[in-house]
Amino acid sequence: PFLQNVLNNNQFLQGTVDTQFIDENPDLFNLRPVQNRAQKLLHYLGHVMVNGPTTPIPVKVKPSSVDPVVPPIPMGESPSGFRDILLREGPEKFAKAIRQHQGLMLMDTTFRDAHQSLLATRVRTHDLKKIAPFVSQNFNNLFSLENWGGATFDVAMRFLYECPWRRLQELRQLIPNIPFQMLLRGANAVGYTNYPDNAVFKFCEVAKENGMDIFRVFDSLNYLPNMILGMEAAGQAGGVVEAAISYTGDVADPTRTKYTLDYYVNLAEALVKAGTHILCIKDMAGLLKPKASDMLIRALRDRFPDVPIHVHTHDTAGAGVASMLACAHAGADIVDVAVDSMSGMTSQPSMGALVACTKGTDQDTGIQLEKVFDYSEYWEVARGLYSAFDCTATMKSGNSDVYENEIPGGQYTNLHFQAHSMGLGNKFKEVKKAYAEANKILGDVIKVTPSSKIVGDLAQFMVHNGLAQEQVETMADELSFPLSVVEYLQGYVGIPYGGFPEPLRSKVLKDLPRIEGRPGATLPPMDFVKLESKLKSKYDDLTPEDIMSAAMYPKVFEEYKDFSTQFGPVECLNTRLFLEGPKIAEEFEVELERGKTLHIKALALGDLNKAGQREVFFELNGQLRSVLVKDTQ
Ligand code: 3PY
Ligand code: ZN
Repeated sequence: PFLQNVLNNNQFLQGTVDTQFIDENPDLFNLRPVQNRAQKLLHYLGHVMVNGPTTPIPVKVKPSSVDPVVPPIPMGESPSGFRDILLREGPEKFAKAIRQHQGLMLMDTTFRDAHQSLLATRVRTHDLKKIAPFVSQNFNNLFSLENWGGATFDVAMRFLYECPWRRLQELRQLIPNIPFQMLLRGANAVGYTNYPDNAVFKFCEVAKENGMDIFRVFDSLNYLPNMILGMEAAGQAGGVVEAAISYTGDVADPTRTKYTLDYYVNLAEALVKAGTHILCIKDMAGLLKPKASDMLIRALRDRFPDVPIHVHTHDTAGAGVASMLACAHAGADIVDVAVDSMSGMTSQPSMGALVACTKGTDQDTGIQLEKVFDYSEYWEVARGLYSAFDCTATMKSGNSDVYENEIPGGQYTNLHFQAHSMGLGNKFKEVKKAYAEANKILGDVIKVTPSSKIVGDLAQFMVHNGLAQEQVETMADELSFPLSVVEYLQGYVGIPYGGFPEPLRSKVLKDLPRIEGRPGATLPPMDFVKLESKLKSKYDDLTPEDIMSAAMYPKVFEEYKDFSTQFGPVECLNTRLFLEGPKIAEEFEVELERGKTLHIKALALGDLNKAGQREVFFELNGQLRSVLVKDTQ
């Protein structure tokens, strides 16, 4: 959509143009030779100054004008961390060392889940890189830093126009000592649907080569064959396998009879048998209350004395710290936190709170609280740059209704945003009620990407059409259900615990085909040779990682590449410049690479010309430059 030239203009290609076309679209015929990076960035800045942000903005709020300051960082190499043990001894011995470690260990989610949950996944590599050396120097005793996977892969390309692999490579260089952890959606890798098996294996291989250490593998239905596929892919790549059981319901509530303590312990048994190095309870909606935490973790601890247990939660209701303390007491080795200023609400519980609450106890984390304060201050200010994406624009507090609707953290924020941005703040209550009903209609399923989206789609469908649970169930054979719901019932996601809901399934599917067993098992392997040659015919600067990006997200990847071809390495711009461009007369520097810095000053914005364009004037390293930008406002 950004490459404005005649050769990719749909109207022109389809021949639906008349002789006026050239006069009306002079910029499409402006086929300039390949521009250098600096000129491309000027073009980007001009474009943003004229037309506003290139990434969809949920709330019209400007980025804060204050820049985050990186706290002082000691000179010299980073102190040794758990990654040194992993590199020296391999995944099995690493897991043993973790299990033997005295005290509670923490995974920091600030670089991934925290901003996925609070800031629509929009945190850019630029802001991660700045604080990375501080983290490496001061948080060397973290179990891991979650900095990749989940939605970050897609969003990096789709909305930030940066390469997710480069983020991984650059962070790896800056943080050599702390294990990196990613979220792998089992057979869905970092996507929303099943990929051919060879694509999942190759993905893990490339991720490992680029510096990933620990793979948290889950499946949105806890469907074992999907999970095992992901675990094998991560294991074969040489990664640490952390099989994650997605948690729903309440094991402490005797009236919740589907997902019981036995259900979880039996599933854990299968995962341990399948060779997981670490066992994870992934409480994506923040439903694990302190009493349930105690029951569940104690049961797992007793049954698997040698396997490290890692617990993930979201603080949606506000009970996250209490639950993680309960998990630690019951024998969990590792719990997930986000730095204070990026914690709470739909994000993870607060790192500072966990560090402080365990200080001087058997669970002492060994992390210095003063360093947490410094780290938190950086993020408090950095977060201000992302105000346009911040859920606190509309969400003001925790929400204990999550215990009823069971909406995962990231989705809770999204649905809340959606309802409020349509000016229908009071609709959110209806959406949440419909979500709970949709879950019942589908047979009380585990809800996490992508099954959570299916339940969400059904809920929105119900609200939109004014349908209650009973009506959906009785009229199922006449209703035109969302495609995601139909495909789910066909078996494209996997098989839910307890089977598909009947008679709903038969009523909806009628004679549509049904998939038996693991969906990916019947997909033909991805032809990487063909994919590579197709891409090479279009782009001449491809990396092996690019091929993998295209395998995961073909369309998003090509749009990202086209964008970069036109606008250059926008990841080098600071976040305010990326979103808003400079103010007139503002002077700033852009570091393209080490030792290559551009000095830019924004001079003026020209008037609208007859062709609907504006000329934007800059000074680039002391020389006058200008770019012509189509005003689309
Ligand atoms: C993801 O799949 O991105 C998640 O964070 C699931 O909890
Ligand atoms: Zn999460």
